[in-house]
Parts: sequence; C-alpha cells; structure tokens
Amino acid sequence: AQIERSLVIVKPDGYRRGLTGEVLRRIEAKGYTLVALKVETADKARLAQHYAEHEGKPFYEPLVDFMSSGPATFVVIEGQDCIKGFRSLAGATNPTEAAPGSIRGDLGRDWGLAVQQNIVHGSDSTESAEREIGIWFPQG
Ligand code: YYY
Ligand code: MG
Repeated sequence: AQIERSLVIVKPDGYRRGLTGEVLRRIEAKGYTLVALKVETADKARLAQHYAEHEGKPFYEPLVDFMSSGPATFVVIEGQDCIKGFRSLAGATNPTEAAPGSIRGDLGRDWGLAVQQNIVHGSDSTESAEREIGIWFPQG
C-alpha cells in the first residue's frame, strides 16, 4: 500500500452526457485528491501512444476514432492505492456487466456500437500510470 497517482479520463461519451461532475464527485467522495485536470479533444497521435497495447485488436480503430470524437476530461488523481481503487470505482470494462454501484454499472450501457462507450479510463498499474500521465501532462 502506497500513495500513488493514476490517470483518469472522462471519455467523450461521459463529457457529452454531462457526467464529468458526477465522476469527479465519486473520486472526491472516495477520498482521492485531484492533482491536475484539463478538458481537451485528444489527438490521434497521443491516443496511439496511450492505447499502444491494443494496436491491431478489432476494437482499436473505433476506439481511437471515438476517443478523438470530442472533448474529454483528463485528470490526475492521488491517494493510497488509487490505481486499483479507481478501477474498482469504474467497474468492469463492459458496462452491461459492470456491477451496480460502479461508474460504468450505474451510468453506462451497451449502445450497440463498435466500441464500448464506458465513460471512464483508469490506469491499470503504476507503470501505466506513469507512462499515461507523461503522455497527457508532458509538462509535469
Ligand atoms: O482498461 P479498460 O478500459 O477497462 O479496458 P481495456 O481492455 O484496456 O480496453 C480499453 C478500451 O477499449 C475499453 O475501455 C473499451 C474498449 N474495448 C472495447 O470496445 N471492446 C473490447 N472488447 C475491449 C475494449
Ligand atoms: Mg485498460
């Protein structure tokens, strides 16, 4: 257990649906701190870096198209074990399967699209968090 930072993204679907405040509220209610925050339409070059592990998978192209489709909110959060803790707040990747009580379980659904529009991203390890924070907040 240690104080960590994680990169959270409120994805374009969350932004369009007006759920940014609701996601930030849950992060703060959990006791994590907001360290940095910006609203930006992601460019595909940075998204390619961010999602490098998924390159070549069937959902990769629709994922990058979706993620660059409009503004998203990029947030660095901090707290004890916040990487695992935020993944728990977010719920399972597929919003239909995500447990009620989680962000994806309470607020997400299957829209019949080529990619899961599941409202949030959260880093999955300390290595990913460091790498992803460097991509979206290169100035530190
Ligand atoms: O970390 P997490 O976001 O929960 O899932 P990943 O397996 O890293 O996939 C990234 C992103 O890709 C996911 O949030 C939605 C989309 N996706 C998809 O549309 N269909 C899949 N079968 C797997 C992932
Ligand atoms: Mg992931």
